[in-house]
This record gives sequence, structure tokens and C-alpha cells, in this order.
Amino acid sequence: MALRFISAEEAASYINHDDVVGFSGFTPAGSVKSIPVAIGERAKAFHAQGKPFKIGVITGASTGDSLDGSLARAEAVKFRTPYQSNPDLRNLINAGKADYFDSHLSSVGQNIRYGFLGKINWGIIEACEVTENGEIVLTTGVGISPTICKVADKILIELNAFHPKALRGMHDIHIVADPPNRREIPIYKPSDRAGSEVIKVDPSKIAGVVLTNLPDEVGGFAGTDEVTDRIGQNVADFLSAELKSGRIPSSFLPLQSGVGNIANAVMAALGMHKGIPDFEMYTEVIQDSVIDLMLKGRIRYASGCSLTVSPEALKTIYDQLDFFHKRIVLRPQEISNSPEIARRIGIISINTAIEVDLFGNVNSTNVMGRKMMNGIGGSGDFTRNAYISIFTCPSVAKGGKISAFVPMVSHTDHNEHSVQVVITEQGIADLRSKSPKAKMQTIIENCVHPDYRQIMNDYAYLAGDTHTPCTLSAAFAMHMEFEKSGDMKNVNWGDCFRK
Ligand code: 0RQ
Repeated sequence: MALRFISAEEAASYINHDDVVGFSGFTPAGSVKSIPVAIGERAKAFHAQGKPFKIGVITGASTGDSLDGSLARAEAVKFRTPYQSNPDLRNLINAGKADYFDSHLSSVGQNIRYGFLGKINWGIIEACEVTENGEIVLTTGVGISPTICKVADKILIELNAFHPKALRGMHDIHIVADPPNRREIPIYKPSDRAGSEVIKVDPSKIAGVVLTNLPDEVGGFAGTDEVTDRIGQNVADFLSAELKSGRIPSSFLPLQSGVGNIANAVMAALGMHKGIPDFEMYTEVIQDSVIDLMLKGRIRYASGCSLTVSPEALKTIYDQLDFFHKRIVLRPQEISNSPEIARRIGIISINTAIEVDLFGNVNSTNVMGRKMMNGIGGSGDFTRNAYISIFTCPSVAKGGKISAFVPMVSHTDHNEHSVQVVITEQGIADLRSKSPKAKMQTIIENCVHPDYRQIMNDYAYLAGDTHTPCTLSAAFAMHMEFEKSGDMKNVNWGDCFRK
């Protein structure tokens, strides 16, 4: 069946108010870039005529400004899931003007297939190749595209010439059957393949193809600094000691690493550490540091969901595609983040926290308990099922006015039962096999910033000698103090404990 080549404006004209649209892309590799801009313009035109225009937006994870930014600025988002990081969309969500539900990334595909997100009217997918018999070759991110292509009524393709057709073969497209027919996913090591190189759809579902030539909108990384370097060094020292003690097998285990500057610095430190052997990754985002370490031979193989890399790193990959084809596979997030596989192959998970409490509960998402940052992403998929789960963060934020360690987290994403090790630039708190009281002690001694150590020791003393030392009237006093005076250090326990 012949493909219909259309403009982005024509493609956008098919999308109507209240439609639910599934988009390709993952942090934000492989996100579509021209149709969503045109949908934003269409929404503005409707709004100018006093007519409503909002759509449900489902993606793999965060997208670029062309998608989340354009739709947010047009106030065209009815609901959004499962992960975002665009400042305009974040503001819209925190102003209560767009519903957002934050979700474990591994669950999105199945929740769509189970019907939990309602009917999916459209799939809008970026491809480097699409054929008349309905084969779609994705670009730098897989995300939820395979499930969207399966369930959406109709599909629009952005055929992006920026990405070479030779990417064919880097993807492993596997959709699991749903209960009661699901079997195990046949992946036993990061390089195993379970599916096909392409997404196959009924070609009559493809309503149009829009030609583009646009780079991914991946933000750059801030260089490492003293704090992120020390965090990275502490993670590497910890894992090297675990290896020496025999608690990690001598062949080492596949690593999962989160996204962002800290994660990038941690990977770089692991690559340089002499006590860490060459290793493999079973992760979701593949960042610049992974590409660098692959070229140095330190990373043998990486299974991921996206190439979330700078333009320079992407050029390196495209210039040496044969080399990277042998070392990288990109999978749907249901597989890259699969709890089943994480548990089976024994991944070591390393993610970043916003705040941690004295018992090891972690908040990754809500600043001061109510302001959404990005979302839980894949951190829960990996943390709960890891061989060893690690959280990293700087011990303080906002120039020291906020302590990352508080008596009780203002929102919980990962609870004390799943969080095994917490690492800051100050040191390492190994929480495994420890009671709440012992966890409290090791966190204060090893992770808390010196400016807050006495404050936390005073809290621990005043909270008393129960199983989980906690005083409800003081549990959020540091947060409340920050909101009152702008500095958590001004907290006055006397006031709280007298209540
Ligand atoms: O604010 O941007 O205004 O400077 O949070 O913090 O230290 O730069 O660290 O970029 O790695 O982000 C948890 C948000 C950390 C991220 C989080 C402020 C701080 C700064 C960013 P500014 P940093 P990072 C894989 C796994 C959840 C999803 C996940 C994240 C900004 O890692 O979204 O793990 N994780 N996914 O100043 C107030 C605190 C704060 C604070 C930090 N206690 N209070 N503000 N900040 N701590 C990826 C995917 O799943 C897709």
C-alpha cells in the first residue's frame, strides 16, 4: 500500500479535542518534533475562537520542547503520563492546569493494553524507515512505541532523515502476551534478543508520513564538579569493596544507572576505578559516559531503551555504527525496565534521590511534598528488584539551605524495604540488615552534611527509644522551617517537641 506523504499541519488537523495520543520517544530520544508543534498551533487557533482543545498525552518518558513544551504553552494537555521534565509543562502541572499521573515506566505498556488508560486514538511515531508493507524502524528511543502502534486506531509517522536507515538492527521489539497467557521474557543476559528489528503494523493504519530532518532535543550535561566526583568515587569504592568481599560475583553484575549529571559522573567514576572490572549495563537511558566507556573497552555491552546522548556522542555512534551495533540494543521500556529481568540477572541499580529520610525512605519526585519535579521514571522498576539498590544525592541542596536528609520524607517513592545503600559526597550508608535505629545512626554518621549532623543527632535523641524513632510533631519541622525562613538549619526542635 502506497504511503501518503503529508505536511505536519495536515497531520495535526486529524487530531481532535479530547483525543488520546501515544507518542514515541524516551528522555527525549526518538520523540516526534514537527507534528506536536503543529498540534500546539491548532490548539491555539481553537482557543482563540473560544473552543476547547486538549489532548491526553502518553509517552515513553520525557520528550523535547517541541512536544511537551509546545503543548504546554498552548495549554493543550488534558492529561500527561508517565514522566516529563520540560519546565513549561512542569509549571502547568504544578499550577493544576494539566492532570499528571506519575507511573513506573515498565508498567505503561501493559496498562495501555489492559485498557487502564482508555482508548488510544492516535500513535505519532518517529522512524528512520517506514515501508509500504508496514515495517517501522524506530530511531534513538523505543519507549512505548510498539504497544502504541499495536493499539492505536491510526498512526502518523515522522520519517526523520537525521537518523540513518542503518539503525535497523539496533532495536529488539518484543511485546509480552498479557495474563493469563504471559510467559517468561527470554532474556538471561543484557545482549540476548527476544524480538524483531522492526515494529510491524497493518499499513492501512498509517494515515500519513511527515518528512523531517531534525536532531533529538537532548539537553547537555553540566560538567562534573567536586561533589558529583566524590559521589561517583564513593559508589565505585563501595562496589569494588563488595566485589572483593565476594558479595558480588567476580564476573560482576549488569549496572542500571539513572539519568542526569550525577548519574553521568557516577558512570565516569566507575569506568576509571581499577577495582571495577569491565562490565555490562542493563539500563533504560544510555548516556554519553556509556558511549565513552564503550570506546575505551570498559563497557562491553549496553541494553537500554534510548540513546540519550549529546549531538557529539550521537555523531560518534553514527560514524562507527558497525562497532556500536555489536554493543548496544534498544528495547521497549516494558523490557528494558522489566522487574522480572532485573531480578533474574541481578542488576545493580543506581538512581538519584531528591530527599531521603533517616530510615532510608526516598523521595525522587515531589519537592517539599507537593511540587512535581519529573516523575519516578524507571527508578522504582529497578530499585525494588535489584540485586543491590543504591541511591545517590548531594547531602545538601540550594546552597546548603536544604538538607537532603530529613526526619521523614515529604513524599515517598521508594520505601525503606527497597532501598539498600545511600551514598552522598560525605560517604556511604549501607542499610542492609539494619533496624530503623541502626539505619538512622549510619545515615547520620556517613551521609548527612556536617552542617546538619548535630541537628539530626538532636532529633534522633529527642525522638526517643522506640522501634522507629519518630516524633510526628517534629517530622516535617525542617521542611516547614525552610518554607518559613528559607533555611532548614534554623529548625528549633525545642518548639516541636514541646507541642
Ligand atoms: O534544582 O534544577 O533548580 O538546580 O533538584 O537536582 O542535584 O541537579 O540532580 O539532575 O540528577 O536530578 C531526583 C530530580 C535529581 C532526578 C532528580 C533540586 C536541585 C536541582 C535537580 P535546579 P540535581 P539531577 C532513570 C531513573 C527520578 C527518576 C529517576 C529524577 C534539581 O534524578 O528526576 O530516577 N529522578 N529515573 O537543586 C529541593 C531537595 C532537592 C532539590 C535536589 N531536597 N529540595 N530541591 N533539588 N534536591 C531515568 C528515567 O526514568 C527516565
